[in-house]
Amino acid sequence: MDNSKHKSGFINIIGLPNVGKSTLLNAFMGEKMAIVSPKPQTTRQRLFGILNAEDFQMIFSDSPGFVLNPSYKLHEDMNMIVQTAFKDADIIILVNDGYNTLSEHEDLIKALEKLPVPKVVVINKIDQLKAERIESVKEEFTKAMPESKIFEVSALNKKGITPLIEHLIEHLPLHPAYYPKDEISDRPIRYFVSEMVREKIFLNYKKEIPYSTEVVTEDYKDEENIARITVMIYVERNSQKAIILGKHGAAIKNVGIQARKDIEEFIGKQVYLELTVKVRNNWRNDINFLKKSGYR
Ligand SMILES: Nc1nc2c(ncn2[C@@H]2O[C@H](COP(=O)(O)OP(=O)(O)OP(=O)(O)O)[C@@H](O)[C@H]2O)c(=O)[nH]1
Ligand SMILES: [Mg+2]
Repeated sequence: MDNSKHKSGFINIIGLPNVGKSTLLNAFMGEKMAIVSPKPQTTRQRLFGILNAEDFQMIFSDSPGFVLNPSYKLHEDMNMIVQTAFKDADIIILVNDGYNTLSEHEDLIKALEKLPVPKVVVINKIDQLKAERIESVKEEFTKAMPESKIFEVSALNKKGITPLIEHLIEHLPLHPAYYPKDEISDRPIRYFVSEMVREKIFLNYKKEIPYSTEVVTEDYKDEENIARITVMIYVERNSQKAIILGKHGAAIKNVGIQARKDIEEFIGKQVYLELTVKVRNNWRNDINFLKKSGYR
């Protein structure tokens, strides 16, 4: 193809927690890359999903939901990560799911107004929204962001994704590819492993447990027929460690079985997964730990 016609750019997905940003990234990519859970604040770091074609490369960026009332240094770091997504965007997608009020979007919309890049508003979860609700959200956002095109989608059911992708390609800048064309993410396999374990913790435990947990892949040995992986699960208190383990270790065993299945599917190889739980007091306010874990 004619290289001068190649398009590439960063399409940054932002929004409040739980609106379906990660599900949308997965819908764009056509495979599960970002972890998803019904609990807000599932995503904590940025993840690029790279969609390659002969004449374009779209780099979709998933980021944490913007935390309106930060209670920990971790939340401040997550909001800083959202800020970086403003800075390097070629196109911004603001996702909302029709459940939050416009006033909760005030800070995000104000920040977006200053950015000289195309913006798109996505109303997600239309499969569970009443038609009147979709119309009123559309009306609110048309007023608040008159220059942005609005799309209605169901990221979960992959409805409305194709016209959205076509619109994004149209607005993608002319640029050579930023990444080799065979890459689909900026993150190493260890990151995906930690995230898959963290997702199962979000899905298996209640209340503060998922939020008090950080997951680190300590070791990844890739042998010919099997990957041997050691993962550390950090919690903040001994009582939380006991809950994560469960009676006779039954709860963590479940997490291990579920995570191993996903990891095996992701890497296409048998996995031996060892999970260990450690207490790290108040890690969400521990700057050194947050640095080491990639938040700052
Ligand atoms: N019904 C329905 N549910 C959806 C849709 N998209 C996402 N969800 C659900 O909404 C919940 C949150 O989805 P996520 O993709 O984790 O949302 P997020 O915006 O990335 O959330 P954070 O990372 O916590 O900010 C999950 O239970 C998803 O299955 C949709 O189109 N329809
Ligand atoms: Mg997410």
